[in-house]
Amino acid sequence: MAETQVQQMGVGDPTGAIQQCILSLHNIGVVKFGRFTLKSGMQSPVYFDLRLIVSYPKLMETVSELMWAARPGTDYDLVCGVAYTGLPIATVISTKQNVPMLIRRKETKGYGTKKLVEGSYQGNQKCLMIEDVIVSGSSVYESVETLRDLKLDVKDAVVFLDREQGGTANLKAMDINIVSVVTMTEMMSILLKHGCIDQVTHDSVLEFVSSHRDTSIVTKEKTSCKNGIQVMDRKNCSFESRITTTNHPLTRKLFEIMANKKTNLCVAADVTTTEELVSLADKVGPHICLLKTHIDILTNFSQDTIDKLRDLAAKHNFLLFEDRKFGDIGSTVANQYSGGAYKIVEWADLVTVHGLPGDGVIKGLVSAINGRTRGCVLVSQMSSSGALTSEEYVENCSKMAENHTYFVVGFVSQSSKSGDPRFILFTPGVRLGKTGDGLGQQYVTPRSAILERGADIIIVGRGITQASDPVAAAKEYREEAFDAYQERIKHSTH
Ligand code: 5BU
Repeated sequence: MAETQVQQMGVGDPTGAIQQCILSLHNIGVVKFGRFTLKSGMQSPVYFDLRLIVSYPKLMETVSELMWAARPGTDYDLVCGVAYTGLPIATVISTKQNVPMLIRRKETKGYGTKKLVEGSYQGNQKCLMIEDVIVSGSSVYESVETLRDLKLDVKDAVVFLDREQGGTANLKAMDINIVSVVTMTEMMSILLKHGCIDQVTHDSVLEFVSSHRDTSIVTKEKTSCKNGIQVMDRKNCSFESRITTTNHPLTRKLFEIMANKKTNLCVAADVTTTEELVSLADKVGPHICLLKTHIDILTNFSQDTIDKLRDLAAKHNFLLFEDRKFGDIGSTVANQYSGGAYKIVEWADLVTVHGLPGDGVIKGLVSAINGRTRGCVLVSQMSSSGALTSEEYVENCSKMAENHTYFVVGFVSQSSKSGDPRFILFTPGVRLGKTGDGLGQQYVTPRSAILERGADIIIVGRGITQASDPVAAAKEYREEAFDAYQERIKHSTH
């Protein structure tokens, strides 16, 4: 049916043609409603999966014609499609319009020519970028940056769908003029008008769009290494400046809390009753950015524990961090995360995860999120003596984080291996006036954790919970940690 509809339409009538095209795309299942995790970690009620059009040649031709008709300028020497979905579209445009094409890979191959861009080009040639969807603009920018490095003249881009989440403005600031065939609002109104979706779905998508416009371009420049040197090194950057290096909602929120509340203290609330936990959280709440729990050490856990913790987190503006250290295969951790007595996914903003099982542990956890905004912290190095977290393991944890930025917020570690500003380094094993606990725990001071080990957030347990005055202790750790952080970024240009 989709094919027939498309054959009957004419691109001469742009509005009608666009409407028809949207309806055809909807018919073949390109527009999906539900709960989706976007590349940034954002949870979206709608997903536009244009990859499907490769199975519908006529529809692909229509999409390509509409995109070419929408192009922002003229006289292009080249078009460039971005893998994957941009590629078939660019191919059709290239052959139909007789404009040579380039291919921009997602990453370089490890063999052969190792080129990121395939095809022939010369400096100063004018190139039009072709992409399927724009959210923050980061993907388009990343491709443009690559082509600009090759001295190509790239100022224009065309996408099929603009999700209206800030990408157009973000790209404009980078001197890229981007046009779309259709915006999310227009697409939703077409689908509503033709009875493809109900009013509730329509409104929920528009509500989502209007409340998720605050994105920024995560540039390769900010997060990558050049000649082995981190361009924007985490340790030299303020928490404020790191907000724009990521679109992960929880990483952003944590940076905001740390910057506004002026605290990089996480209290490890290792107490054994709900009453003690709630009382401690209320008392130290004004001084912390995070409350870390081991929920399974409580002797009287109930829903009431969670209700109270969440109320206190809202009252004092901190996040909840369950130190569950998930470490099994994906299917098991998905059940452990969402089920059992503690239903961790329902209340913990962040959880700790071991990298040992490989990617599956992350995929398993993400499968249980179900539209909630959640993140994980990879345990890359432990504080205890004789820990088996080798150098190689630490390296592999960094790689895992880079491949799963939609879920990984940072690392628990004792040393600073990654300078990537998107990732937060959490360091436990911090205490004043003690070097160990006789059971393997090893302590350093807040200053040493931040200035020597590169911690962003210190995790303090017994130094606060067992102090004669936990509030006074929390203040002391908070001040020492935040002063050390300010000292570290003193000469920062960011
Ligand atoms: P302490 O009382 O400050 O020693 O408590 C430290 C907390 O951090 C405690 O909850 C540990 O389970 C947790 N921890 C740690 O100490 N070392 C690590 O490497 C990791 C977590 Br991961």
